[in-house]
Amino acid sequence: MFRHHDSAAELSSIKDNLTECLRAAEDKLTSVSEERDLLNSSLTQLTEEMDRLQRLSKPSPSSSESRSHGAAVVSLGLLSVFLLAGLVGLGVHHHHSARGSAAELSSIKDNLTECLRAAEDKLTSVSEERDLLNSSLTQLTEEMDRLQRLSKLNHDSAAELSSIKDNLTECLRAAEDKLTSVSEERDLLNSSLTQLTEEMDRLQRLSKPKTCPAGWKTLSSSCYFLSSRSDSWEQSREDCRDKGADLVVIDSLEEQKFLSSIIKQRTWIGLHDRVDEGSWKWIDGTPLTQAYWDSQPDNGGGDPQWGEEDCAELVDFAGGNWNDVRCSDLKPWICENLA
Ligand SMILES: [Ca+2]
Ligand SMILES: [Ca+2]
Ligand SMILES: [Ca+2]
Repeated sequence: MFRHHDSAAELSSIKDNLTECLRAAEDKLTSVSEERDLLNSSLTQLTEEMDRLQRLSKPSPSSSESRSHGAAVVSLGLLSVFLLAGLVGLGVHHHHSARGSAAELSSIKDNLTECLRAAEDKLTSVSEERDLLNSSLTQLTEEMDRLQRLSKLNHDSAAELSSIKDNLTECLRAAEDKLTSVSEERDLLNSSLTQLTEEMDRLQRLSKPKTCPAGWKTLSSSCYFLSSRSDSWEQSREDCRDKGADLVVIDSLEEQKFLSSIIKQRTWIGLHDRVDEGSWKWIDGTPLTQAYWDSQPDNGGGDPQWGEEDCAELVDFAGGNWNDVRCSDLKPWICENLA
């Protein structure tokens, strides 16, 4: 992160340097252009001087050829050629001209020498400018190299950032996994808590001393009402319901023994197969799992005297076995109510 920031600052500094170098190079270029214009101007001067010399050296001047040459000259190389040609022309003039005055020739020679010196000065100046430009170019190349190195550094930073991002993504995924795991544990704990609460309620009910209504008998967490009257199974159940209870459901051996001990005669219990013959069910809907039949149920044994036997009674002799009988028989009943 910090390295990336430093790189940005360094890049900005390099950009400033480059801009400065470019501006300096442009200045040099402008300066060189001016020098070139001066050189061109000097060249024109020299050309004119040459023309003048040629005109002087020839009685019948036809300098169109030389003029076309002068117009074509645009470089320092050509300038040198023309200077040389001028000098040669001057030599020729000295040899062949017998008519030109010595004073005029001397003046022309002075002018040429001056022009030549001026041209040499310009050439030196241009060479210096070229050296400066070369130096600027070297500087620019170095800056470019530095930029390329920095660019590589940025590339490394990007790789590092990508790596950091990968690490962070992995951490995030791990955290999410842990969160899911913790959520599952919380659900399990909540479920356990619900179970514990129910168990606690049950224990509290068990530990509380039973307060059964007057005339009801108590066993464990249930209250029992033993009727003194006799009625059909259906009417017996109706009476229990009127009392806020129902016919007894025998769901433990202890209860079976207890009830057997308190009855004086055959008594209705809350068991029947009225809905589906042979399929015995308690009146609270629970299926029959532990039974105490003895050679029963026989559904009347096919004897018309007994008819269809769909309701269960608790027999009053030892063991208190169960038997199926007609539901319309009149018997006492036992109601059970959870305390
Ligand atoms: Ca019971
Ligand atoms: Ca039956
Ligand atoms: Ca029977």
